[in-house]
Amino acid sequence: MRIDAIILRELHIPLLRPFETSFGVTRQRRILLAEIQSEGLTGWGECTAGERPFFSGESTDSAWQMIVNELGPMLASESPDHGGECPQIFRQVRGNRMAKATLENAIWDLEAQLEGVSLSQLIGGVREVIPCGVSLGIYSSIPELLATIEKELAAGYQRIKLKCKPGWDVEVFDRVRNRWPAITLSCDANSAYKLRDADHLVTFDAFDLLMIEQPLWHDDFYYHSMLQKRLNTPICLDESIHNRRDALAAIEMESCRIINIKLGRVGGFSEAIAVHNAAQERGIPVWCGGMLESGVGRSHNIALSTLENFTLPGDVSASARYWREDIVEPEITVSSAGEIAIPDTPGRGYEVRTDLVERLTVRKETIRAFEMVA
Ligand code: OSB
Ligand code: MG
Repeated sequence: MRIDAIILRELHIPLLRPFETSFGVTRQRRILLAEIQSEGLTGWGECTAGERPFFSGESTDSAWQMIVNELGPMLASESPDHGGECPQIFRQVRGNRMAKATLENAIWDLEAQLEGVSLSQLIGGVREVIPCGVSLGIYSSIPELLATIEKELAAGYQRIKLKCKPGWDVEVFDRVRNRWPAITLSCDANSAYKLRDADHLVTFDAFDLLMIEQPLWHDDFYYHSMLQKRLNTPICLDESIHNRRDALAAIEMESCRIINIKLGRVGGFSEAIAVHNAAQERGIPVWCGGMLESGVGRSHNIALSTLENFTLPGDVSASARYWREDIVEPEITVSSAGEIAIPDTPGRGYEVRTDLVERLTVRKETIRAFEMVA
C-alpha cells in the first residue's frame, strides 16, 4: 500500500467518572489518534499510553514525540502491504511499544479494508461475539462500589474485576463475596504489593478469585513465580509481558497461569498474536485488557478478542461506561448476555466521527518521510 499521509492528533476527552488504580487517578484522557491515508482509505490507530508514565514508562507526550520524530517518518517512507511488516520497519527503535502499536494497528485496519475483510477475519478470529467483563477502580467507599457492581451485573457483564491495593483488598472482597457468593470475580493490584506481603496475599485465596492480576513488581517474573507456589488462586500477568519471549519465560517459570494481552503494551497486533499463540500452545488462557480507550482502540481490542484462546471475559466494555459520547459510530454496546457482537464490515468495523474528533483535537501534526539525503 502507498502511504499518502499520516496525521497524528491529540484529543482531550473527560471520563464520565474518575478511574482510580493503585498508581493514580485519571479524570481526563489525553488520547493520541493516528490517521493513515492510503489509496482513498483511512486506517485509524489509538495510543494506549497513559497521561503520566505510571503504567509503562510511556506517556502521551513521549509517544507523541516518538511518533512525530521517529516512527512516523520511518513508516511514511515505506509501503508496507501488511501490518505484520511494522515491527521490522520500527526495529531500530527500542521499547516505545505503545507508540509503535498506534501506527501498526492503523496499518492492520487499512490492510483489512484493502482486503475487504473485517479486522477480526484478517487476524484469523473465530468468534462472532466476545465475552465482556468490567474493571472497577478504587472507590471512596464500599457501599458505592457495591452499588456499581449491582448495576454492572444487571447490565449483563460476565466478570467483575476489582482494582486493589493495601488497605483496599480483603475487606472489600469479603463484602462483595458475602453479597454475591457465586459471581466471577478477580482483582488487579497493578504492582501494589511486595514479596513481604506474601502472607497477606495468601489470604486472598479465601475469596475464590478467578485470578490476581500483577500483584508484584511491574517488571518481575521471578518473585511472581515464588508467590504463585504459595497461592491457589492463579496469578495473571499484565505489566510484565511485553512480547512472546516474556510470555514464554513467565509460563516456563510458572510466574502466572493466565495472561492479559494488551495491544499497546506488546507493540501492536503482530506481537499480540504471537503472545496469544505461544500461550495457546502451552495451555495458558488469555484475555484482552483495556487502557480506558476511546472507540478506536476499543474496536481493535474487540477484533483481537476473537482469537481462539481469548477464552476469558476481557476488560472490553461499552463506550457508555466511559464517555458521554464516543468518537465512533455505532458506539460500542454490550448485550444483556454480556457480549459484544463482532462487526463484519471491512476493517475496524466502527466509523470514526471525524467532526467530533476535530472538535476534541488540541494538537495535530502531519508526518512526512525523512528528507532524502543524496
Ligand atoms: O491494569 O488493566 C489495567 C486502566 C488503566 C491502566 C491499567 C489498567 C486499566 C484498567 C481499565 O483496568 C480497563 C478498562 O479499560 O476498562
Ligand atoms: Mg492490569
